[in-house]
Formats: sequence, C-alpha cells, structure tokens
Amino acid sequence: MAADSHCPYCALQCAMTLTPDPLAATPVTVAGRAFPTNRGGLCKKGWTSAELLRTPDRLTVPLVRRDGELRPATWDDALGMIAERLAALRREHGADAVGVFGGGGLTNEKAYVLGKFARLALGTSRIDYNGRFCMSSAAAAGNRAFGVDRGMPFPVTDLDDADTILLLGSNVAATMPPFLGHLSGARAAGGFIVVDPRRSQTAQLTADGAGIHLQPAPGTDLVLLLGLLHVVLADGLADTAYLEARTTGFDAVRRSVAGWWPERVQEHTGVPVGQLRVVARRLARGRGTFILTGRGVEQHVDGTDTATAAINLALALGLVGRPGSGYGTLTGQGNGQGGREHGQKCDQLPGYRKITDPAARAAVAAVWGVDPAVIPGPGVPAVELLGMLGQRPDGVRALLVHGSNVVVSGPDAGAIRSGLEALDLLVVCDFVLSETAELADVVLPVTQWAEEEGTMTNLEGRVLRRRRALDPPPGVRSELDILADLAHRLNAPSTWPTDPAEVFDELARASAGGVADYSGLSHAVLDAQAEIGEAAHWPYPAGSTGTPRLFLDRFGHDDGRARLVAVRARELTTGRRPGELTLITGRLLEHYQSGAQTRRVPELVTAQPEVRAELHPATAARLGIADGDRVVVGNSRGAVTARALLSTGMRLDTVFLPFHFAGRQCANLLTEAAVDPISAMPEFKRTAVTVRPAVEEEAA
Ligand SMILES: Nc1nc2c(c(=O)[nH]1)N[C@H]1C(S)=C(S)[C@@H](COP(=O)(O)OP(=O)(O)OC[C@H]3O[C@@H](n4cnc5c(=O)[nH]c(N)nc54)[C@H](O)[C@@H]3O)O[C@H]1N2
Ligand SMILES: Nc1nc2c(c(=O)[nH]1)N[C@H]1C(S)=C(S)[C@@H](COP(=O)(O)OP(=O)(O)OC[C@H]3O[C@@H](n4cnc5c(=O)[nH]c(N)nc54)[C@H](O)[C@@H]3O)O[C@H]1N2
Ligand code: SF4
Ligand SMILES: [Mo]
Repeated sequence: MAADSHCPYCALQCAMTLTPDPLAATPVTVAGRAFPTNRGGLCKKGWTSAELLRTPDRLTVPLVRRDGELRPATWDDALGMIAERLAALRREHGADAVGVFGGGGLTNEKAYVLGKFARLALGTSRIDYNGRFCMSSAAAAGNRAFGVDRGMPFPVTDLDDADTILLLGSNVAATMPPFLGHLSGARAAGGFIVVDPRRSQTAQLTADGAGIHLQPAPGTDLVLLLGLLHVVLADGLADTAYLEARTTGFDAVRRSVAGWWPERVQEHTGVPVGQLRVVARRLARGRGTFILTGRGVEQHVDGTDTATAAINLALALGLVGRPGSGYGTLTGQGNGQGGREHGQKCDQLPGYRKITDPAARAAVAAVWGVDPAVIPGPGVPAVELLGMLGQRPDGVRALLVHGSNVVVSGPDAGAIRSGLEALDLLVVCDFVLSETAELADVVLPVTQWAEEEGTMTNLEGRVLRRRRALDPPPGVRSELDILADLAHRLNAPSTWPTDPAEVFDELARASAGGVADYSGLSHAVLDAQAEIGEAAHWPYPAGSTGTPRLFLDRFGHDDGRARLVAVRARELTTGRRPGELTLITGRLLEHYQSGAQTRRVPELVTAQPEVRAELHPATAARLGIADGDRVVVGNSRGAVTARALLSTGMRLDTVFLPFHFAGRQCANLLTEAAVDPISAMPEFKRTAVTVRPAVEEEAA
C-alpha cells in the first residue's frame, strides 16, 4: 500500500511517497513528492526517516519498572497499574497532582484527544507542551497584534516573487533546507537580509551580492528592530495611509523608537550605522518585502516583545495583508501549528479558544457531552509545570509525557531530571527509549508516522494528511487507543473514539466558531483535495474553501485593525562577568531536536557523532584551545564536555552548542529556566558560560 504522506520531522512537512519494499533495507522506501513547500525535495533527515521504523531499539512491548529495572509487561497490567495509581493520587492529593506534557509532533487528532483526556479523564488543569519552548513568543506577539496566530498567514510560495526578505534568527539552510528554494528570488535581487550573531549556513547565502548579514550581539534584536523603525520613520519611509486605515497604536510606537537613533543602536548591538540605514531603505523600497522570524529572536526572556517589534516594523511599512508582502514566523515542529490549536496548551480549548471564555467552554462542553463546570480552568505553562515536578505539597506527583524528551530539551535540564526522579509516577509514550523514557516507571510503545493515519498543520496553516503505509510491529498501540483505554479505566465521561477520521470529525465540531476553525474539513475532504495539491488552510469553516491568505481585508480583532504595541528594550547590560562568553544554542542539519530519533539513524550519527562547541579562533587562542580539543563549557548549573570547532563565523564573545545531545553533551545543562513574562518562553539563546580546556579525566 504505497501512501502519499509527509515527513515525520519539521513544520515544512515536505511531501513524500512511502512504498513498502520487502527487499529494501527499510520496510518502506521514501521518495520526495511534488508539493508547494518542498517541490519534491527532502533533506537528509527526511531521506533517512524510514530507518527508524525498524530500528533495533524500537519499543514493542510495555515496560514497567520493577526492582529498579524497566521490565516487559502486558498491556493490561501496564494500563491497569497506571489507572489505579492515577486514581489514587487524584483521591489523595486532588486532580492537579497529575500533569500532562504533550508535543508539537503529535497529529491534530492526538493533540486534541490528549487535551480532552487531561480535562475530562484526569480532571487536571496541568497540561502544557513543548511548543511552549518553540512557538510561544511569536504566538503571543501574533495574537496581540493581529488577534490571530498562524505562523505564516500566507502560502510559502508567496515568498518566491519577493525581492526583499529580512530573516531574523533563523537558520533555514540547516533547519528546513528545501525552504531555500523560496528565497532564490530575493537572493537574485540582492535583497536577502539575515540577522544572526553567527555566520550560519543561511547567513553565508547573503554572500556574492545576494544580500546582507547583520551580526548583532545575541539578545539585542529588539534594539536592532527599534533602530530600524527609527530610521524608517526619520526618513519618511512609513506607509502612513496603511497605518491610518488598518492599524491602531502607532503614536505610542513612534514615541517609543524616537530615542533609538542609529549610533546608539550600533553601540548596543554592534551593527554598523551604515548597514542599519541600508537595510531600512531596502525594506521600504522593495517591491515585495517579507519579514520573517525564527527561534533566534523568539527564544529569549524578551522574545514576545522582540517579535512584536518585528511586527511593528512590518506594519509601519504596510506589509501585512498586502499581496506579495508580509510578516510571518517559521513554525518549527511537524505539527507545531496544529499542536497549539486543539487544546494541549494550558490556557486553551480546541479551535484556539480561551479556556477562560464561558462561551468557548460551553461550546466545547456541548461537543463533549459534559457540563461546562467539569472542565478545569487554566493550568500553568511548561517551564512552571516542570518546576513543580515532585514538589510537596501542591506540586505534580505524576506526569504523562507524549512526544517530548524534556530531560534533554528543557531549560536547566539537571533540575528537570531531579524533578522527574522525584515523581511518584512517570509514564512516557514513545517508540524508542528516549532519555526521558529511561527515567519512567511505565513506558508505552506507540506507532510511528508511517504506521498511522491523521492530520498535521504545517507552517502555513495548511492541513495535511498523514497516511499509513505499513502495519506497526506487533504489540505496538496507537496513542488514541491508549488514551481511550485509560479513559474507560478511569470512568471518564464522554466518548473516546480511536479511529483518527472519527476523532478528526469531533475535533472539527469542537473547533467550530473558534479562531482556528476546522469545521469544514474531514479526512475525506482532505483526501479529495490531493488532486489540487492539499490546499486547505485554516480557518476553514463549514461551507468555505479555506483561507490561504489572512488579513487581506481585516485583522482578527473586533475592530478589524492590527495593533501596534510599544515595547521597550530591557536594561542593556551584557550581564557577563570578565572571562565569560555568551552561549547560544541551536540546531544542526543532521539532528532533530533532543536527538532521540536522529541519534538512532546511522547515516546521521556518522555525519554528526557528538556535540561540538563553535568558537572564534581568536577566542580559542586566548583560552589556550586548538581546533578539535576537548573543552568544558560550564556555569553554576552544569558543565558540558565538547570538542572545539573553530570558526571565523563566530563573534569573539559567543560560543555555540547544538542541543541535540544527551548526558555530558547536553547543552541544556547550562540554560536557565528564566522565562518571558508574556509567553512563558524560556531563555535558550543567551546564557553566560565559561569555556576552558578539559583536563585529562574530563577529556576521556
Ligand atoms: N535540522 C533540524 N531542523 C529542524 C529542527 C531540528 O532540531 N533540526 N527543529 C525544528 C524546530 S522544532 C524548530 S523550532 C526550527 C528552528 O529553526 P531555527 O529557528 O532556524 O533554529 P535555531 O538553530 O534554533 O536558531 C536559528 C538561528 O538563530 C541564531 N541565534 C541565536 N541567538 C540569536 C539571537 O540572539 N539573535 C538572532 N538574530 N539570532 C540568534 C542561531 O545562531 C541560529 O543560527 O527548526 C525545525 N527544523
Ligand atoms: N537549548 C535549546 N533547547 C531547546 C531549543 C533550542 O533552540 N535550544 N529548542 C526548543 C524547541 S524549539 C523545541 S520544539 C523543543 C523540542 O524538544 P523535544 O520536545 O524534546 O522534542 P523531540 O526531541 O522531537 O522529542 C520528541 C520525542 O517524542 C517521540 N515522538 C515522536 N513522535 C511521537 C508521537 O507521535 N507520540 C509520542 N508519544 N512520541 C513521539 C520521539 O521519539 C522523541 O523521543 O526543544 C526545545 N529546546
Ligand atoms: S526539511 Fe523538514 S519536513 Fe523537509 S525533509 Fe527535512 S526534516 Fe523533513
Ligand atoms: Mo521548535
């Protein structure tokens, strides 16, 4: 059964055809398929994705910890034990003693059922997910400015014709390689502008007249953006007619950037005045201009305000909702977009509705067949939830994890490990024994992407079909099945379908009338669209044909206008003591996230076997470090041992570590659990560390 499906990894959701082949080394072969985002192309991770289907350490039987060891158990024993202990904890300590942690890689169907399960079967408010680490700042800024958060409010192919693209804090050359095809127009026109403290693979694409690379100090993008808007206004480049007709709040924003003249911006960011002026003019004069943000500017304690400053700039230039121009953020995980629309977020119900909104509660309760009063109120966001693990008396005593490897990917990973170890019960659903699953009391083996049906919503808000190409190994169950079984054992109200198409229909009803309205969609509608290129962008209310481009006539707020919001830069001390460097963390092409999946694919491990700390040669020389030496990157929270990789693309004051590795190589041993006050996004990209050569026993 050859199946047209999409890649299991990132939000570009490259299209692929999976063909079972009994003679091949993998159970299915993967071929790229024509589709707007990837045009038939795939990256290395996509090409090798089938290797994980029958990896030797694939989990195929439930594991339960006995006498300190994870040992095989029957499904009935494992689920019976989980239900019994969850019920007991709830009785003794209240429903909020149980927490749920979801993931942006889950299909829409799984994300929806997980949110419903937490609220109805567990009665807990304490559910959140790893999208909090990923999209939350851009989401908060989008909601605040536009009243809607859809990463890209336009199809990616709109970028193709632009002659100017400002890309802030995103390394698409490594994180979404086929996306580069959409940048070729801007590069050919000399208008590709990249903002990154590193000369990343993407920044290198500005060479040879293709554009400009601005290399600010980490965490100073907010000042840079205030400075760009200052120049736009000072030089009379703003679109005043647009501001007048389509926005509110401009006056306060104008006042807020008045003090950010270019020389002052240069002093704080290191970006030369001349570059600032050239970029501001280019943005204003481009015929087709886009401003795009990625995690580099969003994963900071001021990430929401920084994304807001980027939006303010885009609004002042009249780009948003104008055909051929726009603002967007590059959603990260495969279903990072859909994952935040259907109820995994602590403050949300399906359809991207607020859990505090009485009308939303009533609508969803009606679909679930329950009294609205049984739906708990808002819970706490991810970092706070993880900080409550094992805390007494009101903390979280049991945690269910679906689609995240938090002990590697969460900030201050050492503290997360302690929290997980202090739990009464940790249950992890996964298809491999991730580092988080290794700590669990019960591990439940689940299906993988090529073995299941469902939907994903990609970075353009396009709803796609994931299709089954082969049967799962015997013993493995789907999460829909597991959650329904547990719901029954816990005597939960409502019904618990396990067929993904049926779950989707319920999700569609529950989303009706919400911001992310899927009520006109079903698996059948999506399947019928295969011929026209899978073009279902939400909102897609019943009777509509979807919304490829948002904001053409109005924004999501009641008055139809976008809001410019004045934001302020934080106190600009570097916070570094003498001898300290700024650690920035990010990604390598070959590995995905915590690496739980890609560290099991031989070809990818051979290409990137271990963590390497990127340093400028002059910085390394000062510290007595040569290329390839073992070094220790450390601070008060922990220490990482890495091999040094010298690169003139680094600033003198920074060091870069990818966060894909575990154990002593885990970058998040160093990051801090400090969060953005609006989005609750942790600070992943600006951490004070020291770097020194490793002594002999550390190097071993
Ligand atoms: N290969 C691969 N691809 C992936 C993923 C993966 O793990 N591996 N993950 C997917 C997911 S979930 C996501 S969210 C996306 C993320 O995709 P990106 O946002 O492209 O990923 P990052 O590497 O985290 O960060 C991008 C860049 O931000 C820069 N940066 C760091 N600090 C700052 C700063 O203060 N200012 C600015 N302007 N830039 C800064 C880094 O140097 C880096 O080059 O990728 C998706 N695709
Ligand atoms: N220092 C630093 N830390 C970061 C970041 C950074 O830039 N720097 N980026 C952050 C970002 S943007 C993100 S998105 C997070 C991601 O980090 P994580 O949340 O850890 O994401 P993954 O590594 O993708 O973990 C997914 C796990 O779920 C499993 N899995 C995959 N699909 C399914 C499924 O359908 N069901 C179940 N039950 N399991 C499944 C996989 O095998 C894997 O073990 O990391 C964040 N952490
Ligand atoms: S770019 Fe993303 S979706 Fe495309 S093949 Fe690579 S990992 Fe998969
Ligand atoms: Mo992400």
